[in-house]
Amino acid sequence: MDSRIFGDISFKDAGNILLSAESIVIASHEGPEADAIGSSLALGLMLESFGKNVWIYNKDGLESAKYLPGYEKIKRTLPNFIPDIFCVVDCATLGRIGEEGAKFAVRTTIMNIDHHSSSQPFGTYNLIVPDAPACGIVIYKIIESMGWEMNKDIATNLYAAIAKDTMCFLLHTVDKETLTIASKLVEQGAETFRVMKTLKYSTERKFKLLSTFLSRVKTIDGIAVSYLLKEDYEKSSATKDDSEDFIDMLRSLDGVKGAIFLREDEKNLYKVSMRSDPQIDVGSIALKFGGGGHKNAAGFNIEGTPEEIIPKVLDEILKQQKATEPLTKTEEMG
Ligand SMILES: [Mn+2]
Repeated sequence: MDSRIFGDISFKDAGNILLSAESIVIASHEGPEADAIGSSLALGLMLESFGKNVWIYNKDGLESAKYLPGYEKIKRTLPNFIPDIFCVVDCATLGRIGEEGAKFAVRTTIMNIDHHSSSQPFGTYNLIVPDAPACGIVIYKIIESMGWEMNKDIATNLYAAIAKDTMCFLLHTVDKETLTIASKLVEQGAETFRVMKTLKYSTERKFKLLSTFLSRVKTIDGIAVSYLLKEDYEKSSATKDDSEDFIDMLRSLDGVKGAIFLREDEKNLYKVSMRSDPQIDVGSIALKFGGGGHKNAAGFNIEGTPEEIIPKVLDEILKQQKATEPLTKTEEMG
């Protein structure tokens, strides 16, 4: 892993600044997954062990994360005190924590700890490591650089964070260091059973939603596409969380190089998620549409209907594919 650090503080600086605070709020993005929740809990539990007043905030919470140690500490409301530091994890922009949280955060010192390549240095202090495969890796390195003692609950949360963002250690972002850190976490007692319960979580309402999703799958020019309407969620009493990993199924289709999933959040307002093989940069496409993310996993919000949105996104992907084709071929030959 390239250890480029964008922003202005080192792992150790981050640890020391947090230690100098008495009260700390830790916040992560709305519609969280296990990297957001696991990173928040690991850092929160660590700071609590030093007697800090810690408030772990997530606007939405994550039902499947109830198996992670300390999950009951997550609060869906903001505190009634102004903390010394407002620490934001796993967010490319401050707005990702939700409007209310963002307004609250700017009233104090913000520390931004992130790993998105499109991350903005919105904090007073910024520790952005775009090559880290998960925010959990960045948290691990803060703990390691400070020589803080890990326990099994912290290790479990970090393992969940890293496993989630690497698709259970299968993505090309996984390198020797990722696996070394995972092995150290297991050594510290990480309970992989709890991680499995969180990452392989299903419900009957999710199965109902999935059947609708699968019935709409289409493959166009090597890109798998599907969508879900707001009414599909209502009919199956499902929530946004329930479809969170559906895009991975599109991506697993044999012969596809990329996947697009449209989720209708409000009438004609869609959250578009994209995944791709390494040769397609969906991150730059997301930026064009006002969103963000990583090179091979990104998203944005857009108004319209699936019939209007899908061709627009496909067009961008295919345009890019044309531009990179000769390079890819040379690489393959080499
Ligand atoms: Mn992440």
